[in-house]
Amino acid sequence: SKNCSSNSRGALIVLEGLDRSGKSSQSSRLVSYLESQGHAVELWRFPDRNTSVGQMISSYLSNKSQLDDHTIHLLFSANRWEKRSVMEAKLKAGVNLIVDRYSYSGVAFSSAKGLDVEWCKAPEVGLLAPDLVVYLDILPEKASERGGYGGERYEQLEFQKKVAHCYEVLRDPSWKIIDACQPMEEVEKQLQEIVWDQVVACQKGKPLFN
Ligand code: DGP
Ligand code: NA
Ligand code: NA
Repeated sequence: SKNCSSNSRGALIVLEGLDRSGKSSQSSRLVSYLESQGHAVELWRFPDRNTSVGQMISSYLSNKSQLDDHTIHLLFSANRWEKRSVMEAKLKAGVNLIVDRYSYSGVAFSSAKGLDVEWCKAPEVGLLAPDLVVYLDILPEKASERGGYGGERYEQLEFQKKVAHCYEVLRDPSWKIIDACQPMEEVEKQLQEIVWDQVVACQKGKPLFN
C-alpha cells in the first residue's frame, strides 16, 4: 500500500446497496466475525437517526415532514459531517469501522431524484475516504420481493430502479461487488474474505486521505 507509516490504524469499510439488499444484517454479521477474530471493530450506519439532524432525516423518511430535495440532501451530508471527527479518532485509535451506507447513498438517492450528480458530490468532499466499498448487488425487483418494503419514502420499486442506475454510474473499479441474491451464508462468507484482506492491509498503515 502507498505511504505506509509505522502507526497502525483501523480500516473504514463501507457497505452500499439498495434498500433490502441485506446491508444491515450483513454488516452486523461481519462485525461479529471480526470481533471473534480479535479485531477492534464497530458497526456504524448512516443516516444516524440519533442526532438532531438525524431526527429531521428520520421524520422526512417517514413522511412526517416535507423538505426540498436539496435541503434533505444537505442534511444527510451534515449527518455524516457531524460524525467525521469521531470516526477519524476511532480509526486512528486502531478501531475498524464497518459503515452501513455512506456518501454513495447520498449521491445515488439524490441524483435518482434528478439532482445534478456533481452538485450532489460537492458536500461530501473532505469526508474520510473509505478503504473499501462493498456493493451488495440485487435487482430492484428482487429486493422488493423480500418481505415487502417498510413504507419509508424511498422504498418504492420505480424509485429504487433509478437508484440502482445511479449506483452503476457512481461505481468505480475499486468497488467489490457481491451478488446479494445468493444465500445469506454465502454473501457472509464472501464479505468476510474481501474484508479480511483490507483489515490486515490497514493495520500496516495506509493514510486516511486520498
Ligand atoms: P436506511 O436507514 O439504511 O434504511 O436508510 C434510510 C433511507 O434513506 C434509505 O431509503 C436510503 C436513504 N438514504 C440513506 N442515505 C442517504 C443520503 O445520504 N441521501 C439520501 N437522499 N438518501 C439516503
Ligand atoms: Na430502508
Ligand atoms: Na439498511
